[in-house]
Amino acid sequence: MNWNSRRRALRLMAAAIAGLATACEKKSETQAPAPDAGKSGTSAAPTTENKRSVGFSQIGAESDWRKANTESIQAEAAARGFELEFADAQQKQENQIKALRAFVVKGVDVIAFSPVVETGWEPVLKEIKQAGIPVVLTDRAVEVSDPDLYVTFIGADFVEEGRRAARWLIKEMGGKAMVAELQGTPGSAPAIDRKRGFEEEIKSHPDIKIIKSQSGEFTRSKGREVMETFLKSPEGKQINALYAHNDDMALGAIQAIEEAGLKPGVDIKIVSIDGVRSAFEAMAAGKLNCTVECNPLLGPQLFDAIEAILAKKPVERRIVTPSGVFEQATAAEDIKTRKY
Ligand code: GZL
Repeated sequence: MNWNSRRRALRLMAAAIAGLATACEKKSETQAPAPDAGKSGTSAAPTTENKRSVGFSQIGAESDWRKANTESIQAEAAARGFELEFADAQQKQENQIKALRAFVVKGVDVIAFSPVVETGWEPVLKEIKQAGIPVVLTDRAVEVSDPDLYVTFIGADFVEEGRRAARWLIKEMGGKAMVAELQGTPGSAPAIDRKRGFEEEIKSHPDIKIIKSQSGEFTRSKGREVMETFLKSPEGKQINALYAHNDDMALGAIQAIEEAGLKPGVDIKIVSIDGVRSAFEAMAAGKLNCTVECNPLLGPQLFDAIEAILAKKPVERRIVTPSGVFEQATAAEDIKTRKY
């Protein structure tokens, strides 16, 4: 048995003991789940002996940003010769937790995931720590008491993204606007922080008021549905600006605005976040006014961190992804060089 297999066997034993300890502690706890949790690329077969393996739990495929993020991670794993166990949680935390536990049973070398919400991760992260498998967070953060439960968090500064969206809107509207806000997934780091950053920035501008605010769950369909109810509400006629926590919800809202007989980008100025290709197309068509970039192409940074961890080299605790702000005026030119 080569070193890799011995290491994996030891890890599996440690995981079994950890699982047993957890199971003894909480008799009612559900058992370690079947290897396939949610829609996933994982299989019950053991990992290939000599390839370094990564278990990745992805939130879902709710937006163009998420699809670009997945493609970047899968492409980088292949390019660097990693075996990638990929699990799509379909936006459910319980599917992510099942997938993380399945990765421990499988004995992967590293576990990475994008946590759909900030809380509820402590127990499973403790099980992973007991199994001796390092964890990397990508895209979104978690709230945990023990900082050793993960090695590094790679992702954007969502609070700054919210500030940038507000600064653009304050300037565009001359300091006076009645704002509708489409929030992201309730409890998720981007929704919490993008709201926080926006509100922080408008605090000193009393004539910029958020008069409607609700979650559109980061999807186009929900963004359209919620914007439709905003426009039909008593305050609907006052809305002259929209702040969407992602481009997909803004694109859905644009449909609702047009269906209400209004001109998106003109009657209602729109700022959103992500910087996906369809946002540039909407800006070039004059329907969206500004998008704050949030780079989803995290594959290279993720695998740089994973390779450093496996080589026992130091890794930054927090790796912030750089990004810009893009406006309608340059969208037709910008779109030619966009990578996602
Ligand atoms: C941001 C990411 C968000 C995007 C949305 O890093 O978590 O989730 O802004 C995606 O498009 O659904």
